[in-house]
Amino acid sequence: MLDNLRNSLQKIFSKIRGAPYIDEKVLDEIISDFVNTLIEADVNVDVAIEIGERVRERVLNTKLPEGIPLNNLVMRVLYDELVRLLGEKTYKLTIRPGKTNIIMLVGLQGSGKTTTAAKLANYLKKRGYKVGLICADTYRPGAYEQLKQLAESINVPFFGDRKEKDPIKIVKRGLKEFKKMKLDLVIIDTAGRHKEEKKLIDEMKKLAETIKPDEIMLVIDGMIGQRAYDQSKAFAEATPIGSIIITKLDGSARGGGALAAAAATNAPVKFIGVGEKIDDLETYVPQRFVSRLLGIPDPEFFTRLLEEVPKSIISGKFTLRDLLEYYENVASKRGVFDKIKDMVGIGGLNEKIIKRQISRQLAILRSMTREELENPELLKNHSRIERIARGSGTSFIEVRRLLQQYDKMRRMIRALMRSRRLSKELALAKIMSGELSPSEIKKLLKGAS
Ligand SMILES: Nc1nc2c(ncn2[C@@H]2O[C@H](COP(=O)(O)OP(=O)(O)OP(=O)(O)O)[C@@H](O)[C@H]2O)c(=O)[nH]1
Ligand SMILES: [Mg+2]
Repeated sequence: MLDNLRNSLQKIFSKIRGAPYIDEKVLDEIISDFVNTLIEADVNVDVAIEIGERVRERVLNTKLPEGIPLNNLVMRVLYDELVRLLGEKTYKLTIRPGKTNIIMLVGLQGSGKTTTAAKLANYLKKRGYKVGLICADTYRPGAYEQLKQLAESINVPFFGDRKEKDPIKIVKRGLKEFKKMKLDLVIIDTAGRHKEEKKLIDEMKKLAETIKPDEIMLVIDGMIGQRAYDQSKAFAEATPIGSIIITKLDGSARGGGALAAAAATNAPVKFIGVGEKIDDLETYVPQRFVSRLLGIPDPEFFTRLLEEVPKSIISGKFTLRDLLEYYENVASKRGVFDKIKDMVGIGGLNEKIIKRQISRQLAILRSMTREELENPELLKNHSRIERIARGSGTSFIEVRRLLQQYDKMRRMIRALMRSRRLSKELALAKIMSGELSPSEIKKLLKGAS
């Protein structure tokens, strides 16, 4: 779905997540990438630039609670702005019970009406509704067959008449039939004989007067990008019972622009088409849509970004348990041994020896009790150290050395969190990556207690 937009946005997001420190220069780079990405997706240039300015202002003017890195704020602001751009509200399809609801699909030539009619029927059938399809396209040869076949493939009643030239007559007969069958819902596929908006809207009004649908859905091809603005606007002005479906969001480079344009007219976008197959229709929930674009499927992630962090994290409480988890999760992977060898004080040795060293450290940490891992104060006690050395098959000196290293790391992490607003995990990763120079380390240790 929207591959170009998704890839670019995800690149920007990894840059933000991975940035050790975001200053104004880095922020401006991020914003400029973001604005360009929007413009490439065919978002209106003025709108994109305005969003960039708002991002900058919001990031610079928001006062962050202590302990929350600036990275989180930037991610949150970009997410918010994307949601705002793409619609914010979710509009549900209302199907009134006890009657046969009529939905009429309209749209320019080739926008995806017939395919979408069948997708929608399939979607609603799966949710337990009795649905029927009517072909009111007497204009395009093959329209009848196309919808009939689709209806058969999903096992939904179909009505049409190959010989009748008047769509109104077909619809009237079809509705009569389907009302007898007590269907919950009938979807009418109309002809896409127009290439421009005005004529389409005029014809839609004429059809609506006689058919009296409960809802008219405008099917817009996502490939038209920001040109969707005029279409949605004219449509929204022409009918109060209108909603929008944007199709071909899979692959289309301009789909983002189309969604933004439709959202800007306040027309309710209810569904999106994301492929050629019958199941490729989704309800449109902007928050969920944006989260997926950003590669973070859970929208709650963005809510949590600015939430107060627990005191233990603010005060930089890096425990032996954190170190144990780090070794277990990260250091057990291949290739990171080189990076951490300085930290464990065994630089210059080969990988085999390093691995052995790490496994000894792991054994030490694993021989500690839960209380000891959480509260290293307890380990000032000699008999505890002796017990751990015995339990891990190491020596008193090795346990002591590990504790000294831990204490050094704890102080550095605390200093990094304070001075650079890094999260505990980022600070640890930075230290472990070996990218800090000896003089930086010295400076950090000097300022930290
Ligand atoms: N990739 C992709 N293709 C789609 C999507 N929706 C429709 N299409 C394709 O777009 C083409 C036109 O679809 P139709 O449903 O026939 O469009 P229409 O609006 O009914 O066309 P007319 O009746 O001629 O106006 C077909 O090849 C569909 O498979 C979508 O969401 N993604
Ligand atoms: Mg059609």
